[in-house]
Parts: sequence; C-alpha cells; structure tokens
Amino acid sequence: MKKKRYNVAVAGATGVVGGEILKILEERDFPVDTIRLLASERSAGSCLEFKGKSEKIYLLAKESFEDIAIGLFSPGASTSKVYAPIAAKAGCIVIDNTSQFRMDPDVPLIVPEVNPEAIGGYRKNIISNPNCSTIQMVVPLKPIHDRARIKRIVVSTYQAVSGAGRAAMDELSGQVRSIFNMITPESNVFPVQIAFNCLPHIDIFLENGYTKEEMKMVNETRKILDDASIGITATTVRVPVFIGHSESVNIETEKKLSAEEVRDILSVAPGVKVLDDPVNEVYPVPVGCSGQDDVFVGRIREDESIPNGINMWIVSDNLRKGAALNAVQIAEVLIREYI
Ligand code: NAP
Ligand code: 3JN
Repeated sequence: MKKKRYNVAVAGATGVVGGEILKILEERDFPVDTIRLLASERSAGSCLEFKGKSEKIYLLAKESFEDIAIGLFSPGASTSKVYAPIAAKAGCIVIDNTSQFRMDPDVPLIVPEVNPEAIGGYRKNIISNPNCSTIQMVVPLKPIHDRARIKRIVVSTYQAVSGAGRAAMDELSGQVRSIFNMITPESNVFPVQIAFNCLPHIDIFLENGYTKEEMKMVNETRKILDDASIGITATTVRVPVFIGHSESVNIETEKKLSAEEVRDILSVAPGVKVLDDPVNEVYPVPVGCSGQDDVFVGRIREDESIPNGINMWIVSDNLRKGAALNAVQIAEVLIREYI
C-alpha cells in the first residue's frame, strides 16, 4: 500500500529549532509530500536545503496554510500567537514550540513518552511542545512517578546558549574570540557576559522572584504529569555551553526507592539512557549528549538527608528532544493514530 504523505509547513525554518526540525524530518523519513518553509521578511526569498533539494523560504502570512496538514511552529511566542490560530482555522494541525498556548486547558501539552494519550484533546487544532528543560525532566520522572509517586521536585538547570537561539550561540563564540584577543566582550543577547560565566537568569523575572523559565518548569510539569499536587521548585541557570541542557534533580517520593531500583526503572524507560558508573567516570555531559535523541541520566543516588529521596543528573540535547525531535514525535503519533 502506498504510504500516505502530508503537506508540512515549518514556521521559523531559518532558526536553530527550525533547522533541527528539517534535519529530523529527513532523518526519520517523515512522510512529507510538500514542504513549505516560512520565516520573517529577513529571510523570505532565500533558500534552504531539504532532502537534497533547494527550497524557497516564504514570508509567514495569513495565506501560508492553505493545503497544509501539519504546521511545525518555532517563530517565537508573539508570532505563534497570531499565526497558529490562523493556520488552525485553515485546517492545519499546529505543533507549537513556543510557550504561547502551553497552559491553555484546550491545548494538549505533549511529551510522547509521557502522555501520548492527551494528544486527542486538540480541540483548537493546536498542540504544544513543552519547554526544553521540562521535557528532559519529565521523561525519566514519569516512570518513577508511576512506581513511587513523586511528592516534591527540586531542580537546578545548567542551560546551553542554543536555548536562546542562533544570535545567542553567535554571542558566546564572539565573546570567547574577543576575550582571547584582549578585547572587552559585547553583550547584546544576554544581560551580562556569558563567556566563562553563569547567569541565574533565563527569560524575565516575575513578581514572585522566580524567572518565567523557572515557572514554566513548575506549571508545565504539573500539566504533563496531570498532577497538580506535586511540589516543584526550580532555579534555571544559563551556562557557556553551546548545545545540551543539564539538570540536577532531587525528588522526594511517597514510596521508598533505592538508587538501584531507580536505575532498574530507568534502564527500561522509553527515551532514557542510563549512564551511571561514576567510579569509571561514566556520567552524562552535554558535549557527549549533543546530537543524540535520548535523555541521559546518571549520578543516581539516595538523598541521605530525608527518608525517601533520590538525586540524579539529567542531560539532553535541548534542540532535539528539548524541541525539534519532540515536535516531530508528536506529529508521528498524530499521523499514526489521529489523522
Ligand atoms: P532563532 O534561532 O532566533 O530563530 C527564530 C526563527 O523565527 C527564525 O526562523 C526567524 O526567521 C523566525 N521569526 C522570527 N520572527 C518572525 C516573524 N515575525 N515572522 C516569521 N518568522 C519569524 O530562535 P529558535 O531558537 O529557533 O527559537 C524560536 C522559538 O522557538 C523561540 O522563541 C521559542 O518560542 C521556541 N523555542 C522553544 C524551545 C523549547 O523549549 N521547546 C526551545 C527553543 C526555542 P528569520 O530568520 O527570518 O528572522
Ligand atoms: O532558554 C532556553 O534554554 C529555552 C528557551 C526557550 C524559549 C526561548 C524563547 C521564548 C521559549 C520557550 O520555549 O519557552 C520561549 C517562549 O516561547 O516563551
């Protein structure tokens, strides 16, 4: 039987997330009939390669979605706010990488290894991709929650600059070059020098003293795990790494689990790879995890300060599982089970 193919639009195609989406559609042989690349007036008219062919980039506009079945969006939250509903109204199912619709009760917030069943609720024709830091945390926490019920999560992140887009990656490399040439580095994307530094500041500060990135982790995790009772507190930090977010995660569970039991649970969890042999210096690091699809977990150990606590170190490629791969996986579930 001939495989059904879909017209796919990529909005934000010239960005780091959009570029990764195109790579992943190719790698996974997603059944694309025609591809429509969309971006701002800055890149409209230029071309990008897809499946060995040069494809023109069009200006994202109201008319962009006629005959498009699936729209993979990463043009920024304010642009998704305008164009995702227009695309959805035209009959396109939008998978949106921005924060714009994540907490809308009529928009499913999906990580395919965790809550694929929630995809069916796309009443508005929009499905949201969670924030990258949330995605890589919930993939390993879900099977632990199922086994022992997580009561509380304390997470600190070490986030790569690629999470802030192409200009942020250019800023880190430019600052490193400047410093090695004895020139004072310029900061335009980040508020403070990022090279050889760590900034406890991602997205804007809110009235409660947390950043928006920290509150995204709290609220999105509760929505995905469908459990508003979990206590979650986050500190999100930008570090001078190009690709790969790392997280130190401490959990308190209702039922006691040993470190060995957690290792056993995670060794068969979908989308997770355990790298945990510290004596032989085996643990996940961003340089080793970038370009890979799994969420890597190591340094699994009991928290000796409380009766039922576990510490772990979680690393994943923020552009792949944290954004583009998760979005394409959602599209795969959609075409397999819904459209
Ligand atoms: P980026 O490298 O800066 O790329 C931004 C993309 O959006 C470019 O393709 C840009 O087109 C396009 N764009 C900007 N304004 C537009 C407009 N008015 N109309 C049409 N296209 C427009 O950023 P990125 O890292 O790819 O991230 C893009 C967005 O994805 C972020 O703002 C965020 O909302 C989301 N994101 C989500 C995650 C996640 O955790 N799931 C991770 C990273 C990013 P031009 O090249 O033409 O300017
Ligand atoms: O900074 C990171 O590492 C992840 C950033 C994600 C991001 C960047 C700009 C705008 C988002 C997001 O996905 O939450 C947004 C946004 O859509 O609000």
